[in-house]
Amino acid sequence: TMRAYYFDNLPGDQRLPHDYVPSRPVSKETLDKINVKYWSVPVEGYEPKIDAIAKERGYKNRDMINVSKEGMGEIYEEKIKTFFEEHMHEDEEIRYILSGSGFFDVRETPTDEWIRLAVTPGDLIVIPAGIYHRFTLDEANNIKALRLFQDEPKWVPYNRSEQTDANPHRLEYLKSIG
Ligand code: KMT
Ligand code: NI
Repeated sequence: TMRAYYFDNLPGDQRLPHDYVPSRPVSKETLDKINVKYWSVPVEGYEPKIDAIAKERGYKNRDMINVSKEGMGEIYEEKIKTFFEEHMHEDEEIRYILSGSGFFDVRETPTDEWIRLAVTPGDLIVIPAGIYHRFTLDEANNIKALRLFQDEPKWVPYNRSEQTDANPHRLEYLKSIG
């Protein structure tokens, strides 16, 4: 099961766990409240199960992403930076982890604290449209994931700003979590 905990906000390498001492774990109920969805689907024989979830939720398209120096080449460093800038999308960000590991950080409302999701193979997460979030590799420096989308593979990242605070998808998200 996926580990979730509050990010400690200490300066230093983004790839380190940034777990408070003692750790402040985050429950599934807390994730439910901010509408972050999560399933565990064993990688061994994952296809029919992922297909079924995709069908049920209307995810028509998918591709594979390999975030590693080898997998990305010259755009690697730049991508790593963009992934870790706090942003939102106007669509869900759906990821199924096939190998490797990493951290998705999602902002809790109304506290504005970062919740860190430590993802490993078999984790399927849905980051809702309008939530502020970011991604980083961990110290192992690689992750391979399926990216699922409702329609076209296009989620523009909008970095957090006064504009995104007023984005209709952001407002709709806030309304959806009450
Ligand atoms: C994203 O959009 O932030 C990513 O795809 C990160 C890598 S997928 C685990
Ligand atoms: Ni994103």
